[in-house]
Amino acid sequence: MGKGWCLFFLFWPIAAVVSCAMAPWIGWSFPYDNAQAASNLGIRIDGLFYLILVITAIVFVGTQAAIVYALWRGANNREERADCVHGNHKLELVWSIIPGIILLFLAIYQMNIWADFRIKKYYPEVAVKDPIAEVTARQFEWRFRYPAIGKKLQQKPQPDDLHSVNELHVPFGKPVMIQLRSDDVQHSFFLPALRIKQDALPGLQIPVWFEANKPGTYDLVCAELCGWGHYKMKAHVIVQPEDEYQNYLKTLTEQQFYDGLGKIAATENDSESEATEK
Ligand SMILES: [Cu+2]
Repeated sequence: MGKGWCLFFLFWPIAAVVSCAMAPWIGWSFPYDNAQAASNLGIRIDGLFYLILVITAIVFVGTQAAIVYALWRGANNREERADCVHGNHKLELVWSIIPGIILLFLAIYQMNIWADFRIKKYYPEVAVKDPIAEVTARQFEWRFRYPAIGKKLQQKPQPDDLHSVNELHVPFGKPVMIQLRSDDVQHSFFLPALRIKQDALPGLQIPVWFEANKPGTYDLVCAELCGWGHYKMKAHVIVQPEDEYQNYLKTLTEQQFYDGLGKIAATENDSESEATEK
């Protein structure tokens, strides 16, 4: 059975490398467009993931090769005894310091990405000064509140705010920011295609920014087990050109303020409050 074990341990690193290499082509990798993220930050996060994948792959293949070598040698020569290395300080130091250096390297290497993603000071200015919408997670749906066209998002809901449920529209090719909050329990705002994920916590308003780099309809899911209907908490993020996005806001305005008499009811926004014949 000695050589059988050699084959068994040889099989796994080969299977792992082959399946990782094939993954993007058979849909086992990251979602969307041949595993390419739909946001610029997402592409950098993917790069980080692949770097960690390569490091762990080298360690995995290396340790498997050592196991196979030892088993092969043992299977060929049953008389040979292995050395006991228990208490070998030199070895202990080597396998503590090398992973330590790798972890330190990763921690330093990813600092810029982390800062750009999470530290408000580094957010794109254009996104920070004009948050696009307030996103409220609640059992079990996503609610969106946009400011009226031409206005800024206010902390408190305004009478002329625009509302939608489970469908968020954003323009593409420019950084946008949302204010994330929760009405009840802990949820998590997760855009797999854009590699954006942020918990929503009751009592907190958390800014999240992203820049979608291609138009499309992407899933927005809740990544926190937030109750019995958690699986139903799905929405779509529709990424579209700026003019289509503005049209969408106009349609929302018309739908919400239509007074039933062929006119758009007066809102505080002058440009949108003009009576429009239907
Ligand atoms: Cu949830």
